[in-house]
Amino acid sequence: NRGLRTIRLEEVKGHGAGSGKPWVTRGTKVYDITDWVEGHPGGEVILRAAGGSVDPYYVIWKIFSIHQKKDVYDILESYLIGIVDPRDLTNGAMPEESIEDPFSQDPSRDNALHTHSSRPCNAETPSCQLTTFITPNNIFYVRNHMWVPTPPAQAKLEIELSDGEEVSFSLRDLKEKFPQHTITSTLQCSGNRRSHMTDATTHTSGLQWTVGAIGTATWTGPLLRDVLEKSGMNISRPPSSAKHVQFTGHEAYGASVPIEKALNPYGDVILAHSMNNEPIPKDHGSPLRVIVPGHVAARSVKWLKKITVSDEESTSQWQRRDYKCFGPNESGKEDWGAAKSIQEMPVNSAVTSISEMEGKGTVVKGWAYSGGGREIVRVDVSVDDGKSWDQACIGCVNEDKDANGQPANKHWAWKQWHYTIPTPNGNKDGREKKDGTKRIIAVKATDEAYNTQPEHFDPIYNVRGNLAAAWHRVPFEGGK
Ligand code: MTE
Ligand code: MO
Repeated sequence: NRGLRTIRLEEVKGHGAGSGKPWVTRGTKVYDITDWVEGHPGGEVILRAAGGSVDPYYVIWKIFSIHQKKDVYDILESYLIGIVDPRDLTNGAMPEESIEDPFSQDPSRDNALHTHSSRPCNAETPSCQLTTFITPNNIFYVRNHMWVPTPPAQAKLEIELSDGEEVSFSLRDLKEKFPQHTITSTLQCSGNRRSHMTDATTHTSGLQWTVGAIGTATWTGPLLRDVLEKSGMNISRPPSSAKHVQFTGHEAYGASVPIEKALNPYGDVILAHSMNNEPIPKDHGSPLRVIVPGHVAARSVKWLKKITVSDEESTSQWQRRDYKCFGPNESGKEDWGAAKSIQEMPVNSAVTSISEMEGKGTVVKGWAYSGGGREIVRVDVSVDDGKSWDQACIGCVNEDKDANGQPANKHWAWKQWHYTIPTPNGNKDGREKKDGTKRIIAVKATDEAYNTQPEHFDPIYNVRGNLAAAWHRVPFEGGK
């Protein structure tokens, strides 16, 4: 081995993240990554492995290097400093107990969730449980890019202003020194309904969510603008260097929002410590997460560690290399730098349940949601695949009363709607067609800006399957 020195595992252990000289092992080789971590995408993640084996992190580390030419392991090779002392090996391999599992702190999860991947956990709410205005915490969808971190109990939220000024607040400060706000906000993943785009087109890459990468909860905590103001920022005349607010999570996920959203007195961006009146569950960002109502959920950073006010967007690849959308012809030749980050979500809707009501016909239920606080003003339902339409009932449940804290003209939450297809004798015949073919229910929503959903997926196709918002069409066997 080119005369490499042998190194005891004890010595590797001494080179943890806080040591200033981080080392990692890969297989039985030892690497000094000190010069590499600084300023490299994924550097923070690799630090999580410092003092031990990087092997369990490879899957995740790969995420950081999708758009880099060199494989991370090739890069590592140039930092090789030695091999693990054979005395510390078991049958020539690293002893199992010496390899830490980054997912060991992940919580157990409700069996009702539909799991797309377990490490990291990505799971959606079953559609039949999406029919309530508030989604219970235990079945709220989970979208994790990495493991669930456990921030140290004494960890303080760090704030860095655009002039470089740094302050920090304990969780207690955030709960006690600021007015607390409760808002009701929907969170929706940009990939929600991706599987519908896949079905309608050819192929999309990413988690194949159906209709359940969305949910609504009440969130409680201080307003971000209040916290920025107390940090010393002049929020009524912000400096021109303050253009974006970046958020970093304890496991190194990061994203940002434009400063206007953060400072808007009607923007309702909060640093939430409670979800549906309970401390935020581990999967959803315990103990503190950002809630950016009306924006794609990717900006609502969980396990919040740091807030940075900057003249540029977050440098994370979730801001720069994902959560952007392209034309149908641009797949494979995306100009990531030129495309705009997804922030406010477009109008979307879906069918979540179809049930026969004895003597009453078929009841169809679903959700409808638009970004930017734009209210859903109409939901159109068709039982003949769009040839004729009728309106669903959306005002029937007094949801706006349940929705806490929304400013008069902002609608951060979805609307639940329902539509009854009358029994065969009615004029809205829901039975099978005479030739026995299935009917297609189609639904589309319209928001207060009179934006509505496209009929087909082809014109909004993008290979990442983001913003899949075409009409939701569901075959059904109506009537008896
Ligand atoms: N924050 C951190 N720290 N890590 C993450 O992986 N995922 C984002 C966002 N915030 C993520 C994060 C994405 S893409 C989504 S859709 C939402 O969290 C999901 O929130 P939920 O798991 O509470 O439903
Ligand atoms: Mo997401």
